[in-house]
Amino acid sequence: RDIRLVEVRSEIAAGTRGASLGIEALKIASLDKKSDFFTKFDPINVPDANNYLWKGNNFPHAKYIDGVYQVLKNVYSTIESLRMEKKFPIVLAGDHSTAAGTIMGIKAADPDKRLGVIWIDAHADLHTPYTTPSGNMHGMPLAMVSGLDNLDCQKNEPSEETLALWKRIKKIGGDSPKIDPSDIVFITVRDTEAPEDHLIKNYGIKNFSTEEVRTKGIDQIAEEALENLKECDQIYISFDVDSLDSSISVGTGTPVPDGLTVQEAIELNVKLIQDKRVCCWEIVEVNPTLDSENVMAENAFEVLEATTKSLVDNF
Ligand code: DIR
Ligand code: MN
Ligand code: MN
Ligand code: MN
Repeated sequence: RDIRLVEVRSEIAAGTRGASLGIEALKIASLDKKSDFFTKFDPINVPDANNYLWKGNNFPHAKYIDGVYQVLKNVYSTIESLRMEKKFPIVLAGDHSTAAGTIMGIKAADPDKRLGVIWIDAHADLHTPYTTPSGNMHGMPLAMVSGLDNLDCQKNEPSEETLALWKRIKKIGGDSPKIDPSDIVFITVRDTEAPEDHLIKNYGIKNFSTEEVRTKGIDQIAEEALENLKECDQIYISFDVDSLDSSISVGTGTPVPDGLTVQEAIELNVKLIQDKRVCCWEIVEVNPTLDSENVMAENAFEVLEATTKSLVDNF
């Protein structure tokens, strides 16, 4: 595979400041570990919209959606071009909203291919401006690409302007939804709200709990996850570092107990990326400002390095 490293210093869709520094923290971790990983790739830098933090937020139910729109368009066009050239993007990003742009880009490059998503995260990221408890758009990427509003579970009254932008953001890369919600597989999702639970139930979205990962073992879970997407032609894997247990993921905005160990996350990603249909892998939400010893980035870097090596060694 022809790997291209893509860097997106996204920040504004997270509720806690600092995720835009996650990429730098991964690089420091690689130096501390004396790894040559970052000498092997010439990264593509996707422009962020972090200046919107100073402009102020006018959209309580979709914070900085005007800036998030810019970032997702930038990610989308970068990923679309790379996929047109059959490159394999490894995306390093800050806040997780970028995953929507990544999916929009993959889909635009191959509109006739059915795209499945493996989402390794403590969160389902299925909120919409109508349902979000926080307004933070890193909780919304999977609803954006599935074209969902989830009005059945409406909790908020977003402004007209918010809704116009929400419509626009869902249309990046084309009017139709980019994925079918039933082509999502969750792994370790364990901190959801009722509107997300409703969608998970309604669309029969599979979630492999941490406990299930332990009882069945990594190989079995990887096989079942891929089997769940057997009708998909392409697969995108999104790794949110808060899938790791909160004891080792202090350096992320929303740590949650009962997550994976670093070793489990490595084995899982190493295994999953060996499926020929996987066409892109993304790691997000390292926030070194929350972490005095850069432990989160060091753990995340181990996952990044091992997963990339598995891709290089197996193709
Ligand atoms: C919560 C947290 N579901 C929200 N989401 C996070 O605010 O929407 N996603 N942290 O990664
Ligand atoms: Mn996430
Ligand atoms: Mn998360
Ligand atoms: Mn959530």
